[in-house]
Amino acid sequence: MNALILIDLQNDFCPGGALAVPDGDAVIPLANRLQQGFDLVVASQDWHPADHGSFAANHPGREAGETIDLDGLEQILWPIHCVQGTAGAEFHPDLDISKVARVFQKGTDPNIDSYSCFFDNGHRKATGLADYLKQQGVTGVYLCGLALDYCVKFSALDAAALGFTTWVIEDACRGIDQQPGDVERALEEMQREGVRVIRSEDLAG
Ligand code: VGL
Ligand code: ZN
Repeated sequence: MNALILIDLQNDFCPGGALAVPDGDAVIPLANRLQQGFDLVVASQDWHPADHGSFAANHPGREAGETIDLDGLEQILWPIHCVQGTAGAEFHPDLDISKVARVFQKGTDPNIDSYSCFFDNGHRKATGLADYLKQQGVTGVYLCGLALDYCVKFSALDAAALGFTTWVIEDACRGIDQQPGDVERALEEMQREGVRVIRSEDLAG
């Protein structure tokens, strides 16, 4: 069975949000439509405590975009975003979550970030998503959402390494592209690692 994974379709990653991905909300109608073709839909949710170490504001003198060492890992500093319980952390109001069987939250440990919906950035702890998918008999996963060059990329790389046949639906994703070319490089890296990059029109039905 194949599952659809909706990655971080949250207010803070959409225009007007704290870490807005350009045109991020444009994928919501497509994410809603794609769900109709799947028997299992799950979602990830970036879900940080206010003292999270990825927030530039928690490192006096540092600014968003700079890189620091966070508990032994290289960490890009971000604006405060997706703080647990805030409106910015909620799913976009137009996202249909009626078919979402389970939500997997990530980034909850203040000392480590988690771009992937499967593991934290140090692969120290699992979110439980891989075990859940295997219990459900899932062998293939389709990914869409935000941001293509961070959470979608690292989720897809982990999915492929875990042995799932992995598709990324390119037009149902948007990237940050902080360094121009990041999105293009992310697509190439995913393909090198066996991820199949497709467009929504390639999906039957
Ligand atoms: C993300 C940066 C920081 C993402 C999450 O969802 O792509 N990016 N936290
Ligand atoms: Zn985050």
